[in-house]
Amino acid sequence: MAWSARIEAAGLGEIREKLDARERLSFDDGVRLFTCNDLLAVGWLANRERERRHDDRTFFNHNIRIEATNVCVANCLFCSFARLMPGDKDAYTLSLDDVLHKLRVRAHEPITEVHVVNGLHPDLPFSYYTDLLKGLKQIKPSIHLKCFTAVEIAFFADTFGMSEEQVLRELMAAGLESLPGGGAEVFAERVRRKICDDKCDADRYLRIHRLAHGLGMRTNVTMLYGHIETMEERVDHMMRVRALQDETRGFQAFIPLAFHPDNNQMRKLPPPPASDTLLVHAVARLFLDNVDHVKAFWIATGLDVAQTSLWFGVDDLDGTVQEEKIYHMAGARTPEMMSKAELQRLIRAAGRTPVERDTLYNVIN
Ligand code: V47
Repeated sequence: MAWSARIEAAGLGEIREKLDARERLSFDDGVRLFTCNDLLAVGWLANRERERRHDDRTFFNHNIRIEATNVCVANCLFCSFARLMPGDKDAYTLSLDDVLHKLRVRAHEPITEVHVVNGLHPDLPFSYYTDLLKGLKQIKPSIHLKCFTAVEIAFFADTFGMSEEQVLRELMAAGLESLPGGGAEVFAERVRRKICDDKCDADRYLRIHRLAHGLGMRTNVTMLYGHIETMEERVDHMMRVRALQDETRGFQAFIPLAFHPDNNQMRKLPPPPASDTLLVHAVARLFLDNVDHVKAFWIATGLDVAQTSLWFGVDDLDGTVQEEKIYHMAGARTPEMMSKAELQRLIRAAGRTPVERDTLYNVIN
């Protein structure tokens, strides 16, 4: 069967016409894509869109991840990483020196980004975070600092009695250059109430990203999928991203994150199957017409699925990473790091062309 007939048979003819005319997809179109029983038809459309934007290029970056503390006052049911109190079993908080050491030992490598994500620690002073940024910059001034989710920014504002803007300005003065996309989970209130009741709500998450964009920073945005969310809630999440992006153009990448069930309070749920992972990335590519990049975080998708996703709308695989705790404590079987050569090989083996980028998607030769 020719593709056009298959797209028609899958009930996606009208969506294809809209895409051909560069018309925006509606909420109902999003739900139709998520409930379509022909994954390849959705993937074909997403791949067409991906190739229109990026041809066969696949971006990756050379980065390291630092998780300075897993002590966290929030109780997100899906999280296997957090420990409530500093003295709890397996709780850790790195001294500033230990944090800086992680970069110092690799400073000779051509790393372009440090991605820092922490728990919401109740006792650390604000200076811990500003000193952390300043110290990282001092070790390697060329490094881009992508640190602290909007949830952490909200927590700093509440804990230190500052406005969110003041927090962002002070962190930027210390070296912060962009925000990672963590903490978005699923924006729908019904879901947040059940899985992450006691942290920053969706409006505040988006407000902080709006503020960051207004101050000149670029940010990412994520969606944690494959647990209790409905298809409508996935589309609602993407619509909110798209609406803010219309205003600010500050989001660089949308990153779907596959729910991992090990060692957390939602462990009775199965992980999402690979087919769902491919579908979510594909729908994101089609729905988010104003976001340049759809990233598959290979640590979360698994390597095979990350490679396959390059034919389902994905144009970016994140980075070399080096050390990762959030997914590995939740059961990820992926490696914790990949060399640049391994990432390039993985991308080439999937039939795409690897392109190293920096955090802002400038190509690195
Ligand atoms: O916000 C936590 C998720 C996120 C689990 O911006 C879980 O470039 C699945 O946001 N199963 C943090 N997911 C990671 C993150 C990220 C990753 C890569 C790149 C970027 C970027 C951002 O991890 C959290 C939460 O949504 N998470 N626990 C779990 N059990």
